[in-house]
Amino acid sequence: MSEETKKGLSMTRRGMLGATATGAVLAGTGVGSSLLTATPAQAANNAHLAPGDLDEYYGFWSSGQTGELRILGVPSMRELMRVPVFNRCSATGWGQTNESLKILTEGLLPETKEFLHANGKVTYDNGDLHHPHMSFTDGTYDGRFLFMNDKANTRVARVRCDVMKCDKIIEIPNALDIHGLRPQKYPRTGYVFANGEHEAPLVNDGSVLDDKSQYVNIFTAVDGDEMKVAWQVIVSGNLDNTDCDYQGKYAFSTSYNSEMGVNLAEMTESELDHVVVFNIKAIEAAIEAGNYQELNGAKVVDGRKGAPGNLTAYIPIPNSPHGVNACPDKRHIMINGKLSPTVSVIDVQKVDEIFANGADPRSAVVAEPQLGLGPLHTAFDNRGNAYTTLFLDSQVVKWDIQKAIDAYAGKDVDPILDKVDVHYQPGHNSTSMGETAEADGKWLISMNKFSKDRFLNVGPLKPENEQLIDISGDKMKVVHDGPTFAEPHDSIIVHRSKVNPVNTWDRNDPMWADARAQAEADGVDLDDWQDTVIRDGNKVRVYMTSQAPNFALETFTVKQGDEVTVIVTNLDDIDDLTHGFCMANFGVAMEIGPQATASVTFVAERPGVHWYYCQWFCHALHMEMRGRMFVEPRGA
Ligand code: CUK
Ligand code: CUA
Repeated sequence: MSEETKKGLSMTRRGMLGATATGAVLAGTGVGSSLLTATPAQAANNAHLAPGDLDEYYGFWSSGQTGELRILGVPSMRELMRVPVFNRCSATGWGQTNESLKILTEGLLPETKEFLHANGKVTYDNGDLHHPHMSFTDGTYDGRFLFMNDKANTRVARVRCDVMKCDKIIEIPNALDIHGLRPQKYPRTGYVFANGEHEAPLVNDGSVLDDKSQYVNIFTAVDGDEMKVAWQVIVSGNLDNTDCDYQGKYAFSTSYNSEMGVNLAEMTESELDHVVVFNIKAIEAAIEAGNYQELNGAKVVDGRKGAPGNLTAYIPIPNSPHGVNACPDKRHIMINGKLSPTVSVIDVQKVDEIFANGADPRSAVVAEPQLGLGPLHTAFDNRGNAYTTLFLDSQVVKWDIQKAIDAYAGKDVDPILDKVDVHYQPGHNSTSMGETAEADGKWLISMNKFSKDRFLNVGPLKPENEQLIDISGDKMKVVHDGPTFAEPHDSIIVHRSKVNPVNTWDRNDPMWADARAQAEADGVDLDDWQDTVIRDGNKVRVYMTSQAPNFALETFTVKQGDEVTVIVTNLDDIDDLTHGFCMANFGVAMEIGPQATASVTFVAERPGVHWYYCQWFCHALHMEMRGRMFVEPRGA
């Protein structure tokens, strides 16, 4: 190395250190400040991360109609990973590998399988993933699972947080179009509550169209450990969003269509809609006592207005409420007004009175501040403040919960503390740890439905815009714009101490249990070197290991028309050493993570020489990591 280069390097290094130090000073209170004198909150609330620095939080993002889960770093807003769930993925083979197809098909209802089959499919190709939420223990995230809904095809999915892959998807019977979804907070998840949004006849077999008295909506409690429906409740009115308390007693669901209308005019007719409160213990007791009907394999109780058993309560709420958000104070539930400029604050202690003594349901409402136009969702800090998105005003409003309660009781106080413009039309928002009892009041994400002029024009379809807002001070401050593709619908911000993913797969992972069982039947050891081709009638199973930069098999031969299953085991156990298997011109590709096994099945209907190659860059000789499949023509 020349003296000149050395000098250049050392100068660059010094320059970089200097820049980092300057950054730290800027993050503090300004002139004369340094990292040492800045308070911890100020030092932490620097949105700028230098290359190589790690974020303090994981952000788990939905993607709406894209159907996948995304992982971002917060506060950098860097996209870290995409986890396919309801969508198809060209890179990982999700929706194509046998392992993913099992997950995508095993939880479908029999009639759905029949319907899909008639359309030449085995599962749905699309999904509409709105609400990703982590499992809880004792009111805070426990890093086990993420649960999410599919509004498009009435499903609930689970992602394992150890490997960040989806392991279960179930279709919910009887309900239509799962929207609001939340895991139980206490004592643990437990239940995952899921709202069927759209009304339909309870027995929807084509015999009823216009008789609205036969239309119902269904609330579902999924057992999150088993991923099975635990029970369902028939309700009056429709169901939009949901959340639950910190006591394990109640779940709350908004209804914007208490009218049970089937068009816009009918749905918005009434001045008052409602929130349904589900009395979890009473519902469990009713199931225990056998007071349910069994419908499509689910235990269904009647929680409609006036039904016996005290299973539900209906609290009147001004026109068309939307989001439901439980406050980290473990006492208040916010019902966001949407068409009403208000947020209705429910006190869970007063809900006890409704069920115990038949108190007027409205008596549980302890505040109803007027916040602005189009309140949709509310998030929280750890200082008694709430942050509500105002869709029509394109603002986030910060308000003091106690002051709102005082004002409702007649005191002359204004609960509104601050408003900040966001760009534009926010839907969901989320704060760091804000949907847990460990809200820390540092960051707020405003998930805006429109970006309009905020970014370079990319044609008629624009990205959405999610903005990072510093909420550590008295005034909210927008510090970052983040364009994203369809559609960043909802998010949670989880402290990194809660999540601990592995670097390599466990060879005994249940994900490829079927492949393991088949290998055992074929006398193949999946944990050892594999270069075995097994013929079983016209079914051929090709077992091969991958180890950078080689596949164990340089070539294998099958016959035209054979059903070929390729089972690849990645024997590399080094971090980040993922291989792929792509069979060119067969539309076949998959990811095989370090120490993972993955398999894919196709019909070898094209005679000739076909190359398979590794499509995840793994080695300097990655291009050479390939082999040939020879397909002998039929009759040869
Ligand atoms: S719902 Cu869309 S803005 Cu699906 Cu969470 Cu409120
Ligand atoms: Cu193995 Cu690229």
